[in-house]
Amino acid sequence: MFWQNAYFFALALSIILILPSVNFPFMNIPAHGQSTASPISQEEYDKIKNCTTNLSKKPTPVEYLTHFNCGHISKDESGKTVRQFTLIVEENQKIPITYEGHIFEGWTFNGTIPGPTIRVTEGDLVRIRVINSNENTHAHSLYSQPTHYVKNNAFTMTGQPGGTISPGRSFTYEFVAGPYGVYPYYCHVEPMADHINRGLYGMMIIDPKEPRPRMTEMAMLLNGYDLDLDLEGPITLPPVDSIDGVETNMPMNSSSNNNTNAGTNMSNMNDVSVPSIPESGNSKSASREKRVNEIYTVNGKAFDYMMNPIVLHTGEPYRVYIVNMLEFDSVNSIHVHGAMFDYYSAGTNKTADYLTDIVTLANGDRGIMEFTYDYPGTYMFHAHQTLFTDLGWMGLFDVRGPPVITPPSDAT
Ligand SMILES: [Cu+2]
Repeated sequence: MFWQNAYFFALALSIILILPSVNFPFMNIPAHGQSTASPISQEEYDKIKNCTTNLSKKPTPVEYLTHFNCGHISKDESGKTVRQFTLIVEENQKIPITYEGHIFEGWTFNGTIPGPTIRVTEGDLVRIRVINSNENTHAHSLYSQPTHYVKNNAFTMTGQPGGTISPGRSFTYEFVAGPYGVYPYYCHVEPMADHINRGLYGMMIIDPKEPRPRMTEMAMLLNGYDLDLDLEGPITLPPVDSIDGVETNMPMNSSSNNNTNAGTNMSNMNDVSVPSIPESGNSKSASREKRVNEIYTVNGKAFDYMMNPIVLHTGEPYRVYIVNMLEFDSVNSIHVHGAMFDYYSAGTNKTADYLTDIVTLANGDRGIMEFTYDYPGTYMFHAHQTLFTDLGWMGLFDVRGPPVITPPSDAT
């Protein structure tokens, strides 16, 4: 009896001792309430990610393609990786945006348009200190979808913490990175169209804890520039009396019974006066109609990858993180010649949504492309809106190496 009890005691004790150290993958519940350990060390993962070792470097638009800023790294008391970034907002920056001499009066995060590509791993504690330079004359802020998880801060109406940051002030956004995916970040101060058009945006990549299949990676941020800065200003509703066709005390149809909600009664639809768009309202509502981009780019400078084709190699897999931060045009797109690509919307799933050679992106939309070239050659990639293409959004892949598969014309 004693030995029987001792046996069960020992069995129970060993289960108690062993259980907390076992991770049950099917349970998806971290032991001890801690996050599941990454299957790869932070140092090793950062090497695979091609994290820059020069955090203060201002990459050129060509360098931007492969310049990933993974922050200053430390560990907190629990061993969690902490990544710290500093974004300095500066106005009145002279940014070359073409090879023909166009200089844009930009506002920048760390001196470039787009701002640095911030790269972290899901579960990291991220601190981004945004400094609004003393010389600036506007308030600014930082918004990105993952910053919803900021702690200890009141949220403003826009859902962002900390409100706006006045010139000469700073604010540190702190959040746990997740879910994995690719995101835009940008200034969320009104009028947002102006703060974005001026250049206050960038890309944030949150990598999954378990790395994606290894391949050469690039970042492409699609943007545009409205050079008519005198059209800036708040967008407001047009004054009612400036609009033809609006009856401010619209009479209800007397034959429509006693329904006090007659304005929504479908039988009355033909009686409702529809406001027409004013041809000349107040100056601000009129200016909104005039705001158009004169120049379109990928990574900040028109035709940069026509002048500097991106060298690729046949048979090798490539991954492109793509974000659309175009203002004033409601859609943008990327079309690739010579290869089809797997597309992952928002990068939040490891299974591709579809195979395509073109993807359409609304404002703020993003995703991940993965592709391989079978044949050498010079292949164009560009917006499928031909106007955008002609105004700067066009580039070349210079694919080198032997054909990976026998070209059809050589087949026996
Ligand atoms: Cu701003």
